[in-house]
Amino acid sequence: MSMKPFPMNLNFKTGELTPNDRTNIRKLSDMKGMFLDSEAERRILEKDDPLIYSFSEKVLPEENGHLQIATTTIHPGKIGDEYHMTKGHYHRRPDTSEMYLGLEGEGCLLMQTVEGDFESITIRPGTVAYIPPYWGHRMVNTGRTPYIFFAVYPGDAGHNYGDIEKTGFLKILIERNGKPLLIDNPRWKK
Ligand code: PAN
Ligand code: ZN
Repeated sequence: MSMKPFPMNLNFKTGELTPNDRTNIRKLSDMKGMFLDSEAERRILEKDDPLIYSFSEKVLPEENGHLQIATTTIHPGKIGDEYHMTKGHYHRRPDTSEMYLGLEGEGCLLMQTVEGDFESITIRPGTVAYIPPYWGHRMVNTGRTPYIFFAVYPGDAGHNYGDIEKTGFLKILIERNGKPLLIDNPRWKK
């Protein structure tokens, strides 16, 4: 029996997706070692465990032919000079693509391939970014307000976090003289 069509509501201001089945929370302690400044990370974690981002998903079949739907909110802030960001990932099925739509706030989509190609796209409300197959992706909040975006990707894409945990991203986004600056990641390993 095939699935019946259904509507959902997406609040363009808050990113709230209703109904959704699951909200995932990522605190600084869930992202140990992902920010460059490990001393700043240690100092913050001594006192606090700030929420970096959360994302809500509608649970749909993880099968070819279906789509997955999610909204993400990255809270503003920095660890040392580096802006709050998502962990970032490749898809477990690397030949799958994704679409991001910016809803609120401002920031940047960082993308890279295992061969060492790198691209970045500024995403503001209304920007639609297409992430082709094989490009790992991470979002970074460079503003002072929550950064909210909507994502749609193939049902069977899955997530591979391990490779980014090992290599990091080629470039990182830091604040310099009050402005975002993309710099080479000194810890990047191919
Ligand atoms: C997004 C991300 C979401 C959270 O829905 O899963 O923004 O980022 P991380 O998955 O890197 O923690 C997506 O790209 N899905 O494929
Ligand atoms: Zn993805």
